[in-house]
Amino acid sequence: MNIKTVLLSGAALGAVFAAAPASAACVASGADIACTGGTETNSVVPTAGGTVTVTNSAVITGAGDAILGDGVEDVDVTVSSGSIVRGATRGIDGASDWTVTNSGTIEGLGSDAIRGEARMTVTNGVGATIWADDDAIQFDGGVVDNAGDIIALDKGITTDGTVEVYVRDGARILSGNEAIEAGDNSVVRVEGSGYVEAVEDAIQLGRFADVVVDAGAQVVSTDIGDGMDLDSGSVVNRGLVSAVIEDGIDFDADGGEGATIRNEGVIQGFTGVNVERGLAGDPANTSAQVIANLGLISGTSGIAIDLGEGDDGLILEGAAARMEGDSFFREGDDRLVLMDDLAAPFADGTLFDGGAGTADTVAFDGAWTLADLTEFTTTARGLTTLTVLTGTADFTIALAGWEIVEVGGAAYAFDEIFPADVPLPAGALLLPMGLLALAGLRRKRG
Ligand SMILES: [Ca+2]
Ligand SMILES: [Ca+2]
Ligand SMILES: [Ca+2]
Ligand SMILES: [Ca+2]
Repeated sequence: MNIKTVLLSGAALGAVFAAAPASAACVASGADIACTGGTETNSVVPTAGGTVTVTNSAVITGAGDAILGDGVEDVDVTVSSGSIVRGATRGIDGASDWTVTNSGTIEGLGSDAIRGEARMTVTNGVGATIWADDDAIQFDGGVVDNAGDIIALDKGITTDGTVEVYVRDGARILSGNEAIEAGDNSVVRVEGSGYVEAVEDAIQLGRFADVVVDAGAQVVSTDIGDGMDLDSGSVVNRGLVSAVIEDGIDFDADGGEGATIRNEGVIQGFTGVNVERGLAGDPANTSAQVIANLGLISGTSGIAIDLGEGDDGLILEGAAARMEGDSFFREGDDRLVLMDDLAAPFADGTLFDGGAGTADTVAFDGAWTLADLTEFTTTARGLTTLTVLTGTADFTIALAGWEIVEVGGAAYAFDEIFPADVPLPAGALLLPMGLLALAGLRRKRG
């Protein structure tokens, strides 16, 4: 759904319920407040340690915040199916240690739907909606378990703190800015057909991020953001991570810990996976990023991955492994691994550039032998174009900036295996004795 459609439908609902007749629908009993039908037009002010229960299609409409609990700690709010908490400003203004369990609708028509502080837990059930003119959920950290819709004209879930966010099968987070924005050590799970869409970054986390996107799930930036913008951590993608203008996954500067990606789905963007190199004023990420790609990584810019400084790695494995665009490994001793079960891993002539660093290694791992590396041309500038026999389909790879070749676990100097065009015999004479016979199996293109 597009954000404008969401805005219109939300505003229309607001107008309908604002016109409904008012009655005192909420009754306090000790620390517990029960709203059991009708419309409550006053802000509901809970008691610390208490509860607010909204049932039987009750509607709370505050002139400002519908539930006004600023500074009131440890409150449990339950909104049942068909019931509505709709503030002209915020839906819920809470404090620390709040639990919000929503099966109905929580809306902030003029600001956030839910504002909280530390250790907040929000559960949004199947069929439930949290809708905001500003942020849907803004707090100091906690848990958001979403099986329904979280929709915000600004940010979906936002905090500088740590979150655990679960987007369950069939659930959505739609945002006019960033959909999920959180600090270090945050966990995001997008399950089943879960859907996260943002105009800016769909998922924006700090260091030590832990993100899993299931098969069938989607994390999408539709305009000026990245699919994921992280500092460091772990991403496992079996679904779709996509950006239209920016990068599929972008890594900002971290503390040296680096990141790993296991991709069994699709990661696509201007650059599929990009690392900040300090070129645009932002500090560079100089850490190691290691990617195991069993799916598709695609860059519409013509660059699939650009891993920057650090000892980075890319492992291509399986018949579905595919890179659309070139790969740049740059400074550091990087490692490219091609397993022996590849089918059509990239378009012929795709470049893999080890870049600076004097021990960049390209490894043909598994059952490869030197005989599989059949035809090659090497220019004096060090660009080697190599045709590889896979048994199912040949592919041609362009290699630059690599110093070491591993084949079937044995390591060789790159220039020994792929001697430059001129002078012709010099490289062959440098081959280890055991390789001389095998060298005859390879032929150099004229
Ligand atoms: Ca790097
Ligand atoms: Ca590197
Ligand atoms: Ca390098
Ligand atoms: Ca190099």
